[in-house]
Formats: sequence, C-alpha cells, structure tokens
Amino acid sequence: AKDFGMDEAMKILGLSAINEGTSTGQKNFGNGEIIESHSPVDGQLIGKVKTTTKEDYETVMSAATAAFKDFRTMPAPARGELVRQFGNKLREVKEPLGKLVSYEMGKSYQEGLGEVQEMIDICDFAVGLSRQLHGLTMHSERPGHRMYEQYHPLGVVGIISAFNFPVAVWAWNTALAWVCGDVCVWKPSEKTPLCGVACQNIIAEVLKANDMPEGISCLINGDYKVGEMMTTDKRVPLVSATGSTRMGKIVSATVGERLGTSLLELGGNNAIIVTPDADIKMTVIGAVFGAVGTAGQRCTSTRRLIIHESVYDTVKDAIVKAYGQLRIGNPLDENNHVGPLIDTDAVANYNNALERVVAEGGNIIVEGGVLTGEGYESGCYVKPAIAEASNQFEIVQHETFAPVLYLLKYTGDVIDALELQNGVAQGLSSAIMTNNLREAERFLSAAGSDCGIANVNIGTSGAEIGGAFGGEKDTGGGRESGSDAWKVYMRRQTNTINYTTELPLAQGIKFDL
Ligand code: UN1
Repeated sequence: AKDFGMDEAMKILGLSAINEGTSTGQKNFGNGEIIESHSPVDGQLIGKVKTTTKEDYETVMSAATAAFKDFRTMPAPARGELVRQFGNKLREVKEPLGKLVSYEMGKSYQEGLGEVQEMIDICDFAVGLSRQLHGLTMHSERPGHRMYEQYHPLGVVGIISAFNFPVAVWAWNTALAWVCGDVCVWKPSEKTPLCGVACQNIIAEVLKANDMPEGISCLINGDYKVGEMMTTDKRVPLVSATGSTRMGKIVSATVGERLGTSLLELGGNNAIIVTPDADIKMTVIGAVFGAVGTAGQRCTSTRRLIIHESVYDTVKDAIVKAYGQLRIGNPLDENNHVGPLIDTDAVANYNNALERVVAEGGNIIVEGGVLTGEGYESGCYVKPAIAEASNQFEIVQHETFAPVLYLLKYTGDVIDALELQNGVAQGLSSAIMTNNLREAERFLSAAGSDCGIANVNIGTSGAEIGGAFGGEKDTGGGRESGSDAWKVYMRRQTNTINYTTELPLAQGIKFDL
C-alpha cells in the first residue's frame, strides 16, 4: 500500500496508529476495547480505534442533546452554510479519503472516489434544500382562521452504517439531518472504523472553524452492542440503519418498542430482466458492473439475470466472455476491476453459496474460487462466479454479499419475467433491458416491479443521490438521500390560527355557555 501513497493519505486525514479522538480534540469516543482495522487488500494492520463504553456514550449523548438545543433554532440556510463548507472540505480531501475507502474496505479506487463524490453531491443537494424545507398551507373550514404546517427539527439522529459504503451512507443521512436542524450520532461498521474517524476529523474541523459545538456530529465505535445503546435510547427519536435484513428486524423491533422511528435500508436481491428486445452490448456492461463491481458487495449489486429463452445463449456467451477479461487484484491499482471481499467470513459465505447452488441442482458456468499466492496474501480475493439456477433455490432467494451471479431463464412475456423478479423476499433495485415500449411501461406500472428502484436500460446499481434511495419488503421500506427523503428527519406540526374575536368550533359543533 506504500506504493499507492496510503501513509500520506492517512496523514492528511489525521489518522494515527491508535485513534481515540479527533484531530481537533474531540475525545468523546474511546475508552473501551481496541478494534484493529486490517486491510482486506494486503492483510496489513492499518490502525486501531478505541470503542465506546456506556460512560463514553453518556458523554456523547450529553454533548449531542446540549448541541441540539441551539442548533434547532439556527436558521436552516445558516445550517446549510456549514454543510456547504463540509462539501468543500470533502472536495479537498477527495483523493486521500477515496484511497482510505479503497484500502480499508477493498473497493476499487475509482469506486472509492465515486463514493466521496456521492458525499459531495448530497452536500450540494442539502445546501439547496436548506432553503426549501417547505410545508403546505390549507384552507380552514372556519372563517378568520389560517391553517398551515411546518417542519421542525427532530433531535438526535442515530446512524448505523455498513462496511460496504463506509462514508457515503453516513453523509446521505447527516447532510440532510444537519440542514433539518438535527444533530447526529454515528456508529460506523466495526469493519471500517478508520473511515469513521477520518470523516469525524473532517466535520470536526468545519465545526471548530465555525465555533459550533462538536456535539452536532458525534462518533461512537464498536459492534452491535454499541448500536444497541442508541436503539434502546428514548433520546434518539430516529435511528437510520443500513445493513442486513436480520439486523434491520432487530433494530426495527427495538426502536418500535419505544415508539421511535427507524429508517431501514436493508438487503436486496436485485435482478435485470433481459428481454428479446434488449441491447446486448448495454446489457453486458450493466450486468457485469452490477455483479462484480464492489466485488458484489453493494446492496444494489446484480444477483440475478432473468433472460428470455430466445436470447439466453447469446447473453450467456457474451457475459461469460466478459468475465474472462476481468482482472482481480489490488483495488488501488487502477488496472484491476475487482478487489477483495471485506474479510474471510465473507469469503466463507461466498464459498457456501457456490456449494449450495450446486447442491440444489445449479450449473456453474464460470468457476469461482479463492485466489492465493503473490498479491492475494489477505485471503480475501475471490473469482467472480456465474451459475445457471432456478429462482426457487433457497440460495437464490438469499442475498450473498459476494460476486455470485445467477442466470435464470424465462419463457413467455414480460409478465412471466416479472413473476420471477418479484418472487423474492427483498425489494430494493430492479432493471429491464428492452427497446420495447410496452415491456418497459409494464415493468414500471403498478403491476410491474415491486422494488423501490426500477430502471430501464440501466443496471441495478449506481443510483444517483437526487432520487429517494431504498426499497420495499425485506429491504425495510426506508428512503434516504434525494427527493423528499428529508421529511423523515423532521417532525411535522399542523398550526391553526384564529384571528377573529369568535371561537367557532370545527365540524360545526355548537357549544354555547
Ligand atoms: C449500498 O450498497 O448500501 O446505487 C448503497 C448504488 C450506490 C449506493 C449503494 N449509489 O449502487
């Protein structure tokens, strides 16, 4: 990693061997055990981070709740100005932060940069939004009355994020939450803790330069037990959690128990329907990037290709050929397409999926396997694999966070393809490749894709921040990022004002004294 300038990048990001606080002096994370962060790229120890104890958590929460008292009354456009500065700071550190994402998480440097770009984009979006947190006005049924609604800040927003987008998902949440007047407490994945500290360093500097309290952005570190401190805490009205469906069910039950709100962005089992009218060249690029990009570790990764029998062999041959050209190796080296999986547990899940698909009667057409030897010392590099399978296989119904692609064949028309596409528990992203207007419109109709994201002639991954991001069913139903996703970070208040000297009651009720 030295060859790729990691030491320099870490220095710019204010990271040291052991990280207990931010470079600007915030010490409120870390008196607990130490998490070691090892890179899946070369297996080397990158740095250590101290975890948050119950006492540390209380310190964090008092800083956050105290900061909220003032932050909620700061004009939203002034809060937007902080986010604007944060976005500019991200522009300055885009390269080192992208590099750290690549080195700690294992995605390609290009994708690491893309992730930081998503952070910058959501900041720009949030700055504009800071002048557009609109409510409606309604017409009162009573004379001399005015009725309208307004949106107020919620309070402390808890963010639990996953290793696969170790910085962007935090930014989607925080950038919106901050302009909405909320303060944030973030628990990044314990698999990518240094990305968390690096981001905290960046925002802490912006807050300090503006003389704003550090409690506006807080970091806590550790595993699910640290997350539980927030999910059980009544002082946290909203918990935004990204991760597995299993995790989401626990978060939802725990937060629901105290009638808090959870915003869930959980697993996907995303498919591309390839119709007889598909552009094959576009299909191949979209499918291969969707299946092997980020080594198949996006929640939007393409897991299933649902191909019409009339083009099945053509598509299959073209995709197999494209897989033959993939270069697997150090993701910081821009010549490689596919980096490592996050850790050896992920490799075990990958192996298990390949065994299971064969056991269930599937047919492997691109062999998988774990790579060994020079450059692959971390044990986390695997070959992207393809299996011909059937939608009802248990393993096909399951999200495996690895580059394993299942080919499914359909006969008949797009309705038959949709049955397969919707015939899984998850509902995040979906796509159709077609030049046929009828097929495309049917796919997008109320009787079409049941997913939160439905694309025509685009793959399943790589959504822009301007749209609302999230999905239905086991994906959890939450929406983050663009469109009106900001509303979940605020509380709505309906206001009715009487400017007469009479007190008429609604619904025409008479109550004379
Ligand atoms: C995720 O995998 O958690 O649409 C998010 C995409 C990215 C975000 C993925 N913009 O692939």
